[in-house]
Amino acid sequence: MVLESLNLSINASRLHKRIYELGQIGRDEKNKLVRLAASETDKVGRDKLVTWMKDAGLEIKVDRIGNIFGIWSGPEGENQQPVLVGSHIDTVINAGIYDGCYGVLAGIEVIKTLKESGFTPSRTLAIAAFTNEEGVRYAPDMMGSLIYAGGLSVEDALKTVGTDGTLLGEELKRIGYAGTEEPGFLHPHAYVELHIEQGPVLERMGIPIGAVENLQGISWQRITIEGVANHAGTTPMSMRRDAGQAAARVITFLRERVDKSNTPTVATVGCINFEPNAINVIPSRATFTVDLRDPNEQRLKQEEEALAEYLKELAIAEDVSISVERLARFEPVIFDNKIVELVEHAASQRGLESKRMTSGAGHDAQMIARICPTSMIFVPSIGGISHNPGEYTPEADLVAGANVLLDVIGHLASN
Ligand code: HGY
Ligand code: MN
Ligand code: MN
Repeated sequence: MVLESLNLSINASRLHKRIYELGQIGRDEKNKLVRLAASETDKVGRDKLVTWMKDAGLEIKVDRIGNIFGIWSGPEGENQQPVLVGSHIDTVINAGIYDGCYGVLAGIEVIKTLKESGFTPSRTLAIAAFTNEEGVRYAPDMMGSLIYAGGLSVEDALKTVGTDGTLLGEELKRIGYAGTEEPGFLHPHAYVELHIEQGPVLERMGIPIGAVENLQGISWQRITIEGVANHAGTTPMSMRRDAGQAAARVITFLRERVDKSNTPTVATVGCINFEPNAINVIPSRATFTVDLRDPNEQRLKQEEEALAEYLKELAIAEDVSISVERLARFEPVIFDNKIVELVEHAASQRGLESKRMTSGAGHDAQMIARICPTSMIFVPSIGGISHNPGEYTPEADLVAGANVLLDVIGHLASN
């Protein structure tokens, strides 16, 4: 199937304006951007998104986990499986303005541009904003798309307790996004997600488009180490059962192990909490998270096993007890080669160089790939920075990525 460029371009100034406008929703008193899933600020962002979807003439549907869909129904009949584009608009803490939001807003631009050009799709076209992609408040991440793809029951997910003790189902009701559609109600013909790379590769190589062919596996665990609180001054080192010291040894273990390996494995301890958290008290408890990732499932499993082994030895050595809770576990995903080729072809039709690559970050595409042919389009992240207010992609790159998405979606919706 030869992809012809539609020689159309999305409305660049409208896209930029909306990215900046959405990027202002959810700023705290220190101007930090925080729109955690199902929070008050997430609601304001969702409401704004729905107005933009309506402005594009899309029919709005919300499913039971709060995934929002804007639908442009094509002709009736067998071709009803929609071509789906999408991403997420929830953010991490002190986030940048492009992660997720760019893909959703560019998706609306693509559909609006196709409509305004008189294009008549032979398939339904839809844009999705998936709930809780980041997983910061409620684990696991990519939750809305995982449920949509049948990987987690919506009933179980609605009972998830957040890091702030809230219940996801109650919060979705409170913000008015506990929808009625059954997750999976639209079975996509294909899914394409446009996203910033969030890494350094494209910028370093001076290449504007990434054709994402696979995505690495993710393992999230929460580790709790129980020691004994004691006086920081009077307790001899040999008598301590120091949960803080044990936690520090785990963090060092992870770093030294990855540094010694020449694999692409990455390990991160992003959250840590000591109790009673007092300067002169030996910590009785340390609670922290471990995020392990690798494109190779065997290696990821080995890393998990090595950590489990180390925790057993550490418990004896430091005379502490250690418990582990699984928060998320996703195997690596290979995307659909035909769609990857469409992305490469669309880029070259527009005179844009592209590069096949692996996604280091998790994405909704990782889940939707379970139910239909899926791939992603990346644009460069300056300095490889993301999950940080310094996240930035030049406007020209944003438009190039959106126009490649336009051609890929126009092609998929015509066949
Ligand atoms: O964790 C991730 O990779 C994604 O940002 N949720
Ligand atoms: Mn994202
Ligand atoms: Mn993210």
